[in-house]
Amino acid sequence: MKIGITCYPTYGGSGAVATELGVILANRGHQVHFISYDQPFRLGHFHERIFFHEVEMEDYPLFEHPPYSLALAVAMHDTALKAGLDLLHVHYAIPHATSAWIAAEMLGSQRDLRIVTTLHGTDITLVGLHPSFRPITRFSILRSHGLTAVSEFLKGETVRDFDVPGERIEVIPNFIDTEVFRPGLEPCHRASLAPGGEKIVMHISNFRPVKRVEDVVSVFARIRNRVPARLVLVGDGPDRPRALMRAEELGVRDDVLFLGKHGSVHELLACADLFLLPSESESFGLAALEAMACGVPVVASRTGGIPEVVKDGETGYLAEVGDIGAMADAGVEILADEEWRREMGEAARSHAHAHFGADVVVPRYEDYYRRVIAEGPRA
Ligand code: GMT
Repeated sequence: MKIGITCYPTYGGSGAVATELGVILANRGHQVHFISYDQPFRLGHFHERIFFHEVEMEDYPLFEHPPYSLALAVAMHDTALKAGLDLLHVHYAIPHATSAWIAAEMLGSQRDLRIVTTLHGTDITLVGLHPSFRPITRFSILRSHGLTAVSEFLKGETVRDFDVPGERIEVIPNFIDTEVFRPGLEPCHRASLAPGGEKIVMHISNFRPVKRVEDVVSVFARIRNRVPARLVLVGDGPDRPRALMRAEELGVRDDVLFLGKHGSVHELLACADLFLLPSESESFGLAALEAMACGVPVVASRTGGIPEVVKDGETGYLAEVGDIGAMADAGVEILADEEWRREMGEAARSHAHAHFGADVVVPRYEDYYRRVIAEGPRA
């Protein structure tokens, strides 16, 4: 198949999933065309079946907010014609599903471009709900020929809040390359992250309020009172200063490492003993899956799609959002007993591999594409 992929190319789970999907599809013989304003950050080496089409934007004094959605629609339209795309798969509904619909309208009878939209999270649970976006988000996702959601939770939210018929949404979870994300990777940076042999507690995110990074620090501070440990924070975003302030308030600043954004998180995760994800809401929790694939138990909030990923008591522990005490107790239970920690880590990796391995999930996207293409035009 000739497949177009549009995503946010910067840091973020939806961009990471879209890029990885494109690379694996190309490895499986498909031709893949990324259409975005920048090269996706996880797109590594040259691949003969992967093409990148940059969205050209003309600056103009009238444009305080340049109309990216329109330029994107034109790039999608042009790529569909020149490359002969069979299908365009857009990740994150806003504005990608809308641009895709415009591109398909512009193509008219020149080309039957099938559109698949994958709903990732805040496009449905937060941003998309805003009155300035909800009507067009609903309109655009209903016009997509195929709709997927990364969890049952997100499907439910879409049905409830956007009045989309449940049978229109296929749940295809996020996936992980367990060859890349695996335990015991070299070089392991353990010695520099925890020079005193302390346990390594890790959190990776974009430090937005939804991630509750202050809770990460508070949970860590309680763990460190009972087990020698260091906290490694990877990523960056608006709440980084708050996390820093909380570490100072709680007197753990010297044991908290801020590494900033990092390109190869698998190397760091392979050094971790415990992963914390105390988010307010999370449609899936890709970071938790990445940790699990590296054999790292996860302590997370019982919210959104996380319980579909982290098996409470088997691959980690879940607690209510904001329950710092319960999360710290769970963390101590894991870290204080190395045998139990290892057992849980192994269960986490097996679970990640069996349920979310790329070999299991990517063929489901291929099957879905074939079904959408075979279905013919939507009335
Ligand atoms: O929806 C977002 O907040 C952005 C999005 C992203 O681009 O990182 O994250 C969502 O998609 C990820 C990939 O499917 C999921 O793993 C995240 O759980 C989800 N984030 C939220 O629901 C907050």
